[in-house]
Amino acid sequence: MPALQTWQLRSEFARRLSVMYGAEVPAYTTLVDVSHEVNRDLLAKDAEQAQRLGGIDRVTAERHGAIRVGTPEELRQVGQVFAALGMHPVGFYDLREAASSAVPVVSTAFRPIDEDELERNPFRVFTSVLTPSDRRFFDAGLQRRLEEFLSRRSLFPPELITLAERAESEGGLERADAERFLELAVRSFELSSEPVDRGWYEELERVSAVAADIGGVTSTHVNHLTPRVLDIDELYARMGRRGITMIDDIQGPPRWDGPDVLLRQTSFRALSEPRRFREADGSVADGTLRVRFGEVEARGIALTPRGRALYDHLVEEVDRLRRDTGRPRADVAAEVWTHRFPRSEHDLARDGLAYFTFTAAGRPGGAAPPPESLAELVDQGWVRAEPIVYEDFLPRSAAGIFQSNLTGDGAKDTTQQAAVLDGQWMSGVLERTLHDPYDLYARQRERSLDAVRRELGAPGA
Ligand code: OOG
Ligand code: NI
Repeated sequence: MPALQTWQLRSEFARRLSVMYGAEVPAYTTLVDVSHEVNRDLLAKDAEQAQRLGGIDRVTAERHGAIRVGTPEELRQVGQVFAALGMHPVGFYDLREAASSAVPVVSTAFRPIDEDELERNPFRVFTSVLTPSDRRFFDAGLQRRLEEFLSRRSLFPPELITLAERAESEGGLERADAERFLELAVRSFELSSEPVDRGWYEELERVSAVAADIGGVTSTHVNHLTPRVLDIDELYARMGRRGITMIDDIQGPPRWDGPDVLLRQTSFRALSEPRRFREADGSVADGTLRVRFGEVEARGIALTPRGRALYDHLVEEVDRLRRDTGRPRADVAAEVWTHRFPRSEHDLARDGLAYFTFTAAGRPGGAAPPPESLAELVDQGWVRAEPIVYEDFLPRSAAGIFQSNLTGDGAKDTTQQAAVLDGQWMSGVLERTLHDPYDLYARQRERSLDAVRRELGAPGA
């Protein structure tokens, strides 16, 4: 067995990336410190409740990052680097549709997919690829120049890719190789000090700040790193007291007194950082760019497709009521949820709206065989339900997070056709299976139910 196994490479990579980002973006360190304070306080108050959706060690180390690349080939290479870390592509997000403003990318998330791997270290990276072929954003001339610019750069040194391939096939690396791999991998995601071509950057910025961030420079960078907090409302208040202004909203489900589901996120706007620019006359001048920001998240229970449909419906309803009444989103949302969303984990489990794993709890029917339906098993007390935490992202929140470094709305020509880019396209580019998040949660639930049925001696088990 290699000296550093896959999961050890992943946790070490996440740790080093966090050290690098903290050194370069000090407000990130404040965000991590405050998250840990809030988590410690909750743990002290009620350790069992605080750890209902993950042990404190996992939650303390837990981060997600976000990166953006320019071409299918770059995306394939990113997939190779993350495969070395046991992170697999899960889900397809089309940000071209989600936002009112222009975000010309499609995305996936690389993350561990097995329960025990998630427990060891759940590091995930939201990864977006630019869509130069989408005519709503880029005309044929700009597409050609953009693709040519991108084809001249190289984000990942060949040595990194070779080490990543070896790490993937051997399940880890020996110490010296691991050290080299981690060094090269972290370096690939640092902000470069190369001068930025001002004319080119600004031309792309007129289409979209995200297009400029990706295609206007010769390298990529982590644009945020996100710690997990157990009470995001408390964190929001404490950040304010430390003088760091977050965006107006906490994205995702509202604060309410029912179960936490899916994902709630908030961020602070990108900070101005000194950068060098190459001017039209070839001279180099100092300037600033806003490309890196901070985000924090609270994770809840994963919803089934039916639960998600209800969630999406309530999002629309909240939007509508907000438009009609002009009342603040948080108030409207808490009210809508109180009337329409199940108020307990028990109800979510019984109605099949969220994912749980189950263990046998007893034989309320005496010697009688257990019922077949999940609703009856839950309602009659045959099983105990443990929530499955949501490990993925929300497109609408993601679109909101992209706004954290958009300075203008960009320009999207809605009279043009969208380029057809879907999960199948992404899987083909990656040359890897693109996992469906619902399948992963459902499989975990089914495994636990099979074990319960065997234990209870259910018919057909
Ligand atoms: C990624 C935005 C998505 C999230 O947490 O929803 C994201 C980006 O800005 O590149 O990270
Ligand atoms: Ni994020």
